[in-house]
Amino acid sequence: MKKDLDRLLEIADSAAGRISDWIEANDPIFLTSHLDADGLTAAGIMASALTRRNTPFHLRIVRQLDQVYLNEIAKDDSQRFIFCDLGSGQLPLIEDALGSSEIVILDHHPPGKEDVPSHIRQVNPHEYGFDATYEISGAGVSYLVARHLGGSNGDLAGLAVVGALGDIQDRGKQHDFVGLNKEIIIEDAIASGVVDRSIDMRIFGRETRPIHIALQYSSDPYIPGISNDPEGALNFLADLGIELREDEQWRTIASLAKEEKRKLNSELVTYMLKHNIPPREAQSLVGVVFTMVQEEKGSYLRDARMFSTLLNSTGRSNQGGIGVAICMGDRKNMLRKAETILKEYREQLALGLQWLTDDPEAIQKLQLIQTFHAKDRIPDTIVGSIAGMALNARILDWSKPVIAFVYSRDGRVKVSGRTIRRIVEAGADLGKAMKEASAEIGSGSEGGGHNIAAGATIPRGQEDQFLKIIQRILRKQLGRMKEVTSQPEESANEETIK
Ligand SMILES: [Mn+2]
Repeated sequence: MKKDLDRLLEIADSAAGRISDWIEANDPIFLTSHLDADGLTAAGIMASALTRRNTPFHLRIVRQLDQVYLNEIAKDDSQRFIFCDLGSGQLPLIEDALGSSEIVILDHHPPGKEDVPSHIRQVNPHEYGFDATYEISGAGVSYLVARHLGGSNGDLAGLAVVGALGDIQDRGKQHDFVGLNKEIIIEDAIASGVVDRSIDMRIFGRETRPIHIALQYSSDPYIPGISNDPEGALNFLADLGIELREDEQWRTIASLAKEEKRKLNSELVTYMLKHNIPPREAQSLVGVVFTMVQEEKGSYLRDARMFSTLLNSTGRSNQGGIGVAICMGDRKNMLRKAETILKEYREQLALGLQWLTDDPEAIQKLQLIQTFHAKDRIPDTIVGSIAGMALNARILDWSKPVIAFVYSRDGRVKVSGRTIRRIVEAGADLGKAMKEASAEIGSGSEGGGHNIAAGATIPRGQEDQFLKIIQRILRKQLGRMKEVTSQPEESANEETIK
């Protein structure tokens, strides 16, 4: 399908028109969004736009849209619903549960084939030829609508940048954006004076943390012997002869002299190559960074990627309301609470990684995939993050998608699938695989998501069957793939640190 930006913007405009009608009629509005960073920023964008129009609303943050939840909100006073960063994949469920209520869906997940009845207005870039898996996020779609809801909502594009990074849409050269994120979202965010784009070392806390701490926290890229290793990080820096303090103050990566920064970067790349990190990963140390220029230096919110990590931790800890409050401008209590949540969340991730490191037998290698079952060992909301980090950290084998299981709080099994871009480029689509496999398992199962990261929920006891089906689907998807090997990437014409 040819990309049709005019039609996408037209439908976004008409969705804004419908919401404006609700606002003017004083209809109570019920907003539902997803618990990850993209969903929370999407909620923050809509909630800010409604608040700026003095419109009260209900807000719920959910892990997934299911029958139980929809039946529950069907009983609410408000019969005007907005769904952000979810809904397109659950259209039949929504129609069933909410009858003829007026509904706006702002989503970027691949929609089903169903016809959309007129009481539902769906804004989904997939319908107009865009691949919204990487071109624009749920927050971005919400922004396209929000900017028509009031005169001065351009600043909300900053949140859409954070949301897109949360969904790992920085898939252009040097981790830049592509498509609508590049053409509209980042443009508006820069024009509104909320975001700055530059080339720098992509290390969290480069402006805020002592250098050795920043290195030690680096998980993308993962630096063996330095990430998660305080002593390793200190030794590496000592060998380089970089002074860690100046006048009793810890220095940061940002405060390094140009020559020092260049040296740190090139020595890190050399070190990573020596430790068998593929060139593409090692070179990804330098890339596009997005700075939230209105946030205080030293704040978690200053680096847009860090901002999204902070939000994600609130959602994954079932406290997404705190994340939305931060998106809406709270820089006091809620921010402090979120910082505590992030710390605990990090500890849980580290524990999960430690388990996989200490107990390699927990990881079962099958022909096309690898799998582990965390049972009750880790919270069901973070199993996907652990699987993704374990891939980055090479605790898991890069050449095979990982399918991870954990017992979910509702008595079923939560499944998370993660892979790397190279496998997707070879034809794998975990979102489709999860959806098809869940359908085949049948009642009590649902699944879907993106090609590179997807999830499902299935009944207990069906794990082995699920793995079998997933492998069969992947075999078909990867049919033309011979072998996935690591190959050096071209690196010509890349921008360098200024
Ligand atoms: Mn999303």
